[in-house]
Amino acid sequence: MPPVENTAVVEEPRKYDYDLIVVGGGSGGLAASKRAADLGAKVAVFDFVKPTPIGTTWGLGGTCVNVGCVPKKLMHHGALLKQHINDAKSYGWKVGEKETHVWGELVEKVQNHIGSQNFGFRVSLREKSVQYHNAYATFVDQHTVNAVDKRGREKTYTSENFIIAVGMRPNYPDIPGAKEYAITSDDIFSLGYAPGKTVVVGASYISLECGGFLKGLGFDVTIMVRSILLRGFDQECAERVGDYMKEEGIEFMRGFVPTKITQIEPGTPPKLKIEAKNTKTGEMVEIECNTVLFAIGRTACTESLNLEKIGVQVNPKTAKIVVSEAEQSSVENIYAIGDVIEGKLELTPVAIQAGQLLANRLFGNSATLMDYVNVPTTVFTPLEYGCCGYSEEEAREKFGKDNIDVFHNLFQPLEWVVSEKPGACYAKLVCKIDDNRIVGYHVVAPNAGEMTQGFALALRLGAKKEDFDALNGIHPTNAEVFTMLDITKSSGKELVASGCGGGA
Ligand code: FAD
Ligand code: NA7
Repeated sequence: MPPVENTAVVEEPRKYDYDLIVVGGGSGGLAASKRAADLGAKVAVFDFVKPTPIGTTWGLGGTCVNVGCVPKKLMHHGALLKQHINDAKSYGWKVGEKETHVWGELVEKVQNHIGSQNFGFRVSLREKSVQYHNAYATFVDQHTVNAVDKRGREKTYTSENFIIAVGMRPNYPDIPGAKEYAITSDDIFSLGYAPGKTVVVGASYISLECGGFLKGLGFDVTIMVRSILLRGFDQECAERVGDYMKEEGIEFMRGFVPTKITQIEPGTPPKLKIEAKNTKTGEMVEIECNTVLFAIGRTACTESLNLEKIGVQVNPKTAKIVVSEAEQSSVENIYAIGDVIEGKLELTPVAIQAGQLLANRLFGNSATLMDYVNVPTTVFTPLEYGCCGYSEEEAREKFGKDNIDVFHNLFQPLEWVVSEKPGACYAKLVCKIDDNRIVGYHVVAPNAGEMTQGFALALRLGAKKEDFDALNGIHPTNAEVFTMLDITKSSGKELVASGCGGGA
């Protein structure tokens, strides 16, 4: 008779303090740490926010909740309300002739919401027995980090595995006055005074979104664009977003870069002067304003992690961590997720899902990898732009320019007809000719974010043009335009905005 095996789990003494240390308590880090703890791992999270040059700092939760998606969407909504107030008059509402907006009240409400989120994150970590350290972590070796808290106290911690989820921070140009007098998206959502006349530098989605809501809230806005709008996005849609912003009264300075910022007069807001140079002609211009906001790109926070010493490969050009499809770095027990990894989309839901799937693989006997393809996103400009899959340019490059056709149309939301709003919205499906598959979905319209989410599922499931055609529309909505797109770009047919909620 074979000996009876003792099946009781024997806790081996732990070799390290933790099974998992997560560096960075943002979207990705919190998701990964909570999932790992759910799966029985002993987990710690380190999160520390270095103040901006003007001293702005914030609580647990990372970029999205504190200085990104959340305050941005709330301010975008605040700005849209002004449009709704104007529209209301066309619908018979009698509203005051001159509405005013109090910046401080909006900031207070937004910050209150953020504060409650910060508190909620701490509670949920505690409930899941994840140890939270408000300290800045740096690697000592592949199993050890040194953590320094805000009082300068240092302590080392060891772990079997690490996930680096340190995100990115905004760039400043190397010009006089940049850090002394300008701000970035890290400052705007908690700015203690109304920003006044603002020059936003950059043409990224962050720039257009910030410029858009500031104008909507009543400030004079100029956007300084070095080259194109929304690099990486479908350029036809990007231009339509820009055209609508121009109609809203936002000024665009195309082909200019800033060269110097000086303070004319201190104050809240101060009086500033920004000097700029035309990139082609060399022409110099000066603009007086109250706020300069840089949105000229973001850099991954890898510089002081000591990664070179422990052998974690970083792309020197982007400062991003190079990882495998399983988000493993060049050091086997060190993983990275979210904005800090090379070549992937910088979006909150991507960071969260990647974090959860990674924790499942590390502690839950799963092999499921993150799918970075067909991730939908939306630019929350005054007229929103939602997309999923390839831009027209990318699709032509990837699948061959003769293997792509575009089905598109202009449309006027039914609601705009009554309020006699000028302009038009735009819908576009990028279609692969050989198999009729839709590889790009693009919409420039109100609530594009809400429209895009559902259609992204269709792209994920490999929908073909005939599937869109067979789909019944919901009438009268804007989204129904996608069930009746029959003009191809190759036909050269002129687009004329049709009404009644999307082309009926
Ligand atoms: P983060 O959320 O940035 O978290 C990283 C954390 O690590 C931070 O708290 C940081 O302080 C901390 N940290 C860094 N180094 C260390 C260290 N050595 N030790 C301890 N802690 C450290 N995404 C969307 O999906 N939708 C949107 O609408 C959207 N809007 C945005 C608007 C703006 C203005 C910005 C800036 C971003 C926006 N994003 C949006 C992007 C989104 O915020 C990021 O993709 C997301 O936050 C990335 O999550 P993460 O976990 O990689 O990093
Ligand atoms: P992006 O998307 O990297 O865009 C940076 C923008 O700033 C872009 O329009 C650049 O123009 C412009 N830029 C860059 N440097 C300068 C200088 N020195 N002067 C003027 N304009 C400049 O940045 P974001 O911060 O919005 O986003 C970072 C990522 O976060 C982004 O990929 C999202 O997915 C999330 P260019 O087109 O290069 O001429």
